Amino acid sequence: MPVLAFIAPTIDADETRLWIAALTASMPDLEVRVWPKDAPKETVDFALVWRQPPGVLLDYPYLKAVFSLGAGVEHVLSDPHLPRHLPLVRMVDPSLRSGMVEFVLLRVLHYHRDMPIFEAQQRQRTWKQHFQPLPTERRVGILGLGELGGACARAVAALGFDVGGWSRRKKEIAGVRSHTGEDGLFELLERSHIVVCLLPLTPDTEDMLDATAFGAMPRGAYLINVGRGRHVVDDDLIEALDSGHLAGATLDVFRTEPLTSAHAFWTHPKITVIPHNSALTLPRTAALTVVDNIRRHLHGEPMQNVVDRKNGY
Ligand code: NDP
Ligand code: OXD
Repeated sequence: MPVLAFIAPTIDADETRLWIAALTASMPDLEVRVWPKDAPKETVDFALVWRQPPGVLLDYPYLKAVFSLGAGVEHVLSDPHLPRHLPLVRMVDPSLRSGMVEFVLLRVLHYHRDMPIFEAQQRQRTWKQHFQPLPTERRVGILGLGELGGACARAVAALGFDVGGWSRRKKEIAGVRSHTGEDGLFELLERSHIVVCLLPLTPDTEDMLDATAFGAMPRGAYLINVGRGRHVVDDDLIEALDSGHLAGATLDVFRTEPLTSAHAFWTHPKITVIPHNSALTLPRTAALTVVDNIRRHLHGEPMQNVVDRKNGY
């Protein structure tokens, strides 16, 4: 009987119960134990983690693989004691994908249809109509064209927008211009009225949305950050908004989560704060992907979505 340790100290008891129910419904012979009451640790085969305490995985001598509860794995890789030999599997889940596509479409359309202008007009009881640009006249740039960024790029392009994307390797996605490298990044930023960040957090991408990046974006552009908070240099964003260079930002992810109550983002008139809720990993769908990989491992087949430690995602 395989044993899985659920190591997610920031996840509450109700959500933990949903995970246990979903995992055991998909694999009835799986025993799920919740850290820290998961002894004996010598009998644990797999760990499902979200922000595990650093070093904790050293306590499990016979672990075969670690699963991340999220698509982003910087919360696992930041553990200096993470055993090097263990495969790390990231979350690829259809509900995460559909949730992210919905959220990105929602905010792209919000900005495309000038909703911040109408909201400001309403506060002043102003009745003024504005022509809407055609989607073909609106350029959307998506940073990261992986599972989530790729799906969002396709969905935005399907509505007729002029879409470009940035990735490490060149992509062939119908209706989406592919940009790579630093030159490609700046070409994309310079042409994009709306920039969506769906990159993983790695040493190469940390702090990349800074004053230089914002300065390259056209005046009046918008930012939607659904990647990680540490992609954005907070003070530079505030400066770009206050100077009027950027028109607004939707932020779903932050350097510190929960966002501290004193943070300037909460009350900034051009910022929409979402509590890391653009797309959540739903236990009932995500458990199927974890179990599928456990089965693969038990049958000696290669697991899917294994992280390339060298690239950090
Ligand atoms: P993937 O690994 O599938 O895609 C990552 C993309 O980023 C790839 O296209 C990759 O390029 C590109 N990339 C990585 N590093 C670089 C770089 N240095 N330069 C250019 N491109 C780069 O990840 P997902 O799409 O599944 O998830 C992306 C991120 O979204 C997660 O890591 C997480 O941070 C965030 N996320 C946020 C959520 C939220 O609720 N806000 C929910 C889920 C995820 P290539 O294709 O060439 O490898
Ligand atoms: C994730 C996240 O990485 O929820 O999946 O942010």
